[in-house]
Amino acid sequence: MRIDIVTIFPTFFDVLGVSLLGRAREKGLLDVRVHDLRDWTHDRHRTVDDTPYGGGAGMVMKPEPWGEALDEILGEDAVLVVPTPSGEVFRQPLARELAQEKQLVFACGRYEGIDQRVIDHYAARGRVRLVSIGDYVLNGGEVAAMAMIEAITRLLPGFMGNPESLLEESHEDGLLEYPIYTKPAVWRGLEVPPVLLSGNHAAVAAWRREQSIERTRERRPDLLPD
Ligand code: 6GU
Repeated sequence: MRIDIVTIFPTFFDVLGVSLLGRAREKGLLDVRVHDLRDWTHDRHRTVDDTPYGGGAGMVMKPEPWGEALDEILGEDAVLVVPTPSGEVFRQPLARELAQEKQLVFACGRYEGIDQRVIDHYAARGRVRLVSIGDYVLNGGEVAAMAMIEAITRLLPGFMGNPESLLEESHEDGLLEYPIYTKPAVWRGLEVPPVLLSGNHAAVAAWRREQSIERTRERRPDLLPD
């Protein structure tokens, strides 16, 4: 998979070189390129923003640098992902969907956002997804893009050492994950649930399923069918 990120803060993405993601890049599963939007400006001050038409607080990102950058970076079959708090909410099914793509281009806006015509222009010519990572406000799309990139790339075939662990996680089956334990069997007087020491695999599976449902009912009732 090829991932391009366009941002005015390219150093935010330095962490993509470390950990599992860094290894995926080394293994050739992933080709990530970070671009500085200001490289597509032509004025002395490398201006990327201006005041909003109609008035109001804050600044808007100008369309011209975005147009030049995206014309150069977007491949034939690319999906343009625009992180924005006014987008659809990013969930595991969208992560799975985007993990199938050949190229993802993340357009990280700062200030109050990107001139709407940029979105409209590329939506008329290709695939564009406006995506939020939750109902709270960040200063820009960078941290949101990072979260999405991590959720998407860990689903790439060959990324995980043990792909089985992908199936047992919160949200993969629409439920929260059950509680997990390791040694010692007693810690500060707290015991591991005896069923987990029983060696009875069917009983363990049934207990975990129950725990998942109970946890989901308590913490995230919105995930359960009515
Ligand atoms: Cl994608 N961007 C910003 N700026 N804030 C957010 C968000 C994205 N998702 C949640 N809050």
